[in-house]
Amino acid sequence: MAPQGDVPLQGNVDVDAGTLERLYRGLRRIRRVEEEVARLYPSDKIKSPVHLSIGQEAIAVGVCDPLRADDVVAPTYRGHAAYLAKGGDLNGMMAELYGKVGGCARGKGGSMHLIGMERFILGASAVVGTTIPLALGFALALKREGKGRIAVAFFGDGATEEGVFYESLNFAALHRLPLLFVCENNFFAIHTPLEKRWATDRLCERVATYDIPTTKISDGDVIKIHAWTTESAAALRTGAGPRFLECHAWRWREHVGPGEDYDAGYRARADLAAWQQNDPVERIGGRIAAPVRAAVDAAIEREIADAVAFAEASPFPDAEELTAHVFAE
Ligand SMILES: Cc1ncc(C[n+]2csc(CCOP(=O)(O)OP(=O)(O)O)c2C)c(N)n1
Repeated sequence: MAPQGDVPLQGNVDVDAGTLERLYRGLRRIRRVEEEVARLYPSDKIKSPVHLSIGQEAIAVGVCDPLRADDVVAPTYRGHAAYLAKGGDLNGMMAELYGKVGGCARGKGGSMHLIGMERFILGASAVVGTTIPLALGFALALKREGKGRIAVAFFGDGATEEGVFYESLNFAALHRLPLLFVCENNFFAIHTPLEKRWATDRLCERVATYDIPTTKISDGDVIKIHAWTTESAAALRTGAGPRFLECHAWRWREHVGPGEDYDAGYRARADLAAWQQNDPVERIGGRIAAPVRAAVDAAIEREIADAVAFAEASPFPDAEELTAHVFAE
């Protein structure tokens, strides 16, 4: 029952060159998309609030890369990274942020409500903790389906304070559901730090009492996250019960919006600097041959420019759309 602690993976884990390049592309693509969103934001073309995950990309990329295309993921309102990492359409995401009809939710949801069911990306919600029971329900359905598919619930440290988190841990463990719980612990719920919210920071120990194997990765290493997911997903496909991953991460920007908030006084810029020195985009990028990296980077810039052009060209939804898709038809 004891958590595996902070040294979860035996020996040095690494990946082959192809995977390394894929991980780099995934990390860099999300980083650049969100930087572009931040750059565009003051123009007021983006019509919804944005919760950027710059600095946290390694979790979505490390978890989603080993998944099967037909596995199900539930991203949060801070969900650009998981949406993109699971193969969500970038044009659809950008147009969604613009409130345009070409958006993945036809422009009616915005950044907090991305969805991509063709890639088994569940619709996100602004309500903290909702990914957990949603993914749990899908995990139950996938178990009954019996095709070896698994589900992933992404959620923040704040979501572990919701009662449904503990109900879901219990239900998933009791029924041995194929569900990966992935907690993105960035130490803050909006501006409130863990020390003011948790009696202890031993989250993995709490989860382990449900007889769920737990792992904590506190350095944001995408390769460790990838290794954990590869191993855990394989186990789940053959009937092992759920697993839990706590990943420490640093949200580089403000809670919501494109800027920084180090003058708000609730956290220190020195912490940002420490995490930036350990930036996975640069860490992985530094292992890619320079010409390959340049080609990947250039392709990403072209893709982003195309997505912005797509969003600009897409019309706003017609007024009749307002009541469409409200009830199941
Ligand atoms: C049920 C519920 N309670 C409160 C809020 C207000 N709220 C929005 S974001 C947030 C912080 C959540 O923190 P965390 O789960 O750690 O995710 P992060 O924003 O750090 O990614 C809160 C309390 C909400 N949206 N939903």
